[in-house]
Amino acid sequence: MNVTVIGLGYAGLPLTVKLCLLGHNVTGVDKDKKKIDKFQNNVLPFAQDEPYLMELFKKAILSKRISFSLKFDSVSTSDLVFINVDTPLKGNKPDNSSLFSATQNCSKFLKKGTIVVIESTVAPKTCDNLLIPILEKDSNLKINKDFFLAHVPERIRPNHIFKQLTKLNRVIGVSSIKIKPILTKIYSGITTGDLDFTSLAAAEVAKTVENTYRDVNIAFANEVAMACEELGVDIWQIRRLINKIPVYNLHEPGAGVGGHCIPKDPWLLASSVIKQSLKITRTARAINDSMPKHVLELAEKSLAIIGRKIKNTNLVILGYSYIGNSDDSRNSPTKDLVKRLKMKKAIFKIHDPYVSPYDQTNLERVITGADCLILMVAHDYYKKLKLKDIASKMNIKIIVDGRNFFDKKQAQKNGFIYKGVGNV
Ligand code: SAJ
Repeated sequence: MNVTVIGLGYAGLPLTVKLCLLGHNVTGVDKDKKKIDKFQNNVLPFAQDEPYLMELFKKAILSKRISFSLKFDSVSTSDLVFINVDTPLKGNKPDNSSLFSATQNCSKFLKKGTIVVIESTVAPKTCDNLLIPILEKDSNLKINKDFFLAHVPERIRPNHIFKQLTKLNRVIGVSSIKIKPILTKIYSGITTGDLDFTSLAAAEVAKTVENTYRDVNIAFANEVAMACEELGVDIWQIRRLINKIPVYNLHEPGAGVGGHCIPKDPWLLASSVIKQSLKITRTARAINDSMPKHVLELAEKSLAIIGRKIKNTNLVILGYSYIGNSDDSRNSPTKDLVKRLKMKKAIFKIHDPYVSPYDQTNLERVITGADCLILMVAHDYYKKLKLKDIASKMNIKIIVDGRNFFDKKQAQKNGFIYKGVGNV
């Protein structure tokens, strides 16, 4: 089949590669010229460390069934068009500008019989109320008569992209059940997981609720963690005890919730309803957004023990990405912490083994003479840090642990003032 994938990010690029390796002729389209130039020169502009991506990308290039373009004309010969553009927020409302522009550009070239598949996460009712009208208007074609729409929300996590893409179940919302056979064929090539067919709106709700569920659960863990700090007990011990009960899963508290989906999708859900205020959803967002501020407070409390203030203190921040072992820094909690530290006129250095330019920071050098270490991201890379060595290099020995990364007892044995989220 001829296929176009619009939007070559963390979800769109792996999909393009996978579809090509399944034998389809694929054109990857993106509005970012620099990115397209790199793809055309067989270079990955991001996620270089993503398992399997580089090797499969090279295989796809060798097959000669993959091409990259800034233009949308391949849509006119495509049986399937996937839209995988970003759907960020503006304030707490969906910013559909990329989605609208991709859909509009696609509709200009849409031919009869094509199936348009929206893989971007969208607010409930976006397909019915916004995208179908755009596709019909600009193409002069009729939905379910001349063309079809599906919503198959992506489920991608950095570092696990191909495992997720090829193993996870997919929810497939369709404008007409007529396209079930062809989508079954396509997606059963992509994944060994279940394919669950439903309506466009149900697929939109399922995806936004799935990520809201996670956000709410993390917020509960964070709330309990802060209660544990006040009560003088260790949240991680509490978590172990609770999670011994079958089917219970208290999530992990931490320095904040980042990424392209979890902090955003609850707002997509909330924006889609008027009568329901979704109080738990909104409160959870507020709690999770407040965690970098809480980390800063833990640093201030630690410094207060020795009569110091955050201003003019040498801080080292470990981790800038939003999650461990990834270069993806979208909505990273560290960004919020940095903003707050700047307001406090703190002196700080950032290290991250995956995120430029912080991968250039000399870790050993910045730890030497530092007053406080704040761990924001649990990169495996930091496992090589030995408490004894750090203690010998730092000026003042303070660790603020946003991810339960260091062993509190060991840290204290090595002379550190240790404060972790939920374990102070
Ligand atoms: N986090 C916590 N505590 C936890 C779990 C996560 O603080 O217990 C934080 C992480 O540090 C990170 C953020 O939340 O900053 C989001 O992490 P995440 O593990 O929820 O994963 P994402 O955003 O990389 O991907 C999620 C995935 N959902 C799950 O794994 C349950 C993925 O399946 C979705 O496809 C993806 O969102 C998406 O694209 O929607």
